Amino acid sequence: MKPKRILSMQDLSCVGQCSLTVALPILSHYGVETCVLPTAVLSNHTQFRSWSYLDLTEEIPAIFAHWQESGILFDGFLLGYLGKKSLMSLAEECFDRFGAPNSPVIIDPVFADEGKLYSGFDLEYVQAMAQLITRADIIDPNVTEACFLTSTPYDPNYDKIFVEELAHKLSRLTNATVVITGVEFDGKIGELIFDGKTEYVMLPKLPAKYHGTGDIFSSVMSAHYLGGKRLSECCLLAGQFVADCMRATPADHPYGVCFETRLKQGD
Ligand code: PXL
Repeated sequence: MKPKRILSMQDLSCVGQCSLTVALPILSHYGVETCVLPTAVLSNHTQFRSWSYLDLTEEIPAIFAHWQESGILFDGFLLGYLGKKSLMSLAEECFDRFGAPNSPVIIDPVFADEGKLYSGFDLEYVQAMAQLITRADIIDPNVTEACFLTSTPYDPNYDKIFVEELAHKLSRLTNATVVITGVEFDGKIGELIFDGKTEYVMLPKLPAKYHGTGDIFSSVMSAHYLGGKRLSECCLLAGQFVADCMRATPADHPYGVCFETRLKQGD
């Protein structure tokens, strides 16, 4: 059977594994033909003290023109860190021009964590993202991003009622299935999935936090989803994958988790 072809649209950070340096190997590992639309090249991700940034937005119309000429279509889209509002209309154009019939759009909004916006993001960006997710089939924000998208003040001591209300509010913004990631209760961490009904996929919480694990989660989830698995199973497999990577990573490792060790182990 011909592999599914996905387009991953996000930045290329040269150092510090996240976004495309994570999506590309992981999606390929799971047998998905992975195409990329790099939106910017950074010397390293923005959790380092400083970084260079080459914006590739201006190149995108030319890339689209050649894809059009070659009749390229994608069976799915995975969006991560975009970083610039102007990329969102290009993303929508991309879905319209290059989406094969029934190609799912998976959007990880990537702009905040632990109650705060990442460096370089503002509320205008959040508003634009709230608009872009109306085009998604699946969104997987973390709790902070879900709060910003729904104009809900972040509460670090949230409970189940709070996150379920967030999921309801998000599903009033978009028809997408909502996956709120990094939900923590009672020593466990996982996802709340809401598509009209609520489901939790929880695993034991490990005592560490690393950069880029959200991107790994989205990549593994998307690979399994394109492979035809139910979304709750995709989330469970992605959560287990992230936990395995974390176990293989030394403490205080600012370069992302060692997912290569996990890939060597096979499925
Ligand atoms: O992992 C998300 C991410 C992706 N790309 C860049 C980032 C971040 C998070 O900070 O800085 C450039």
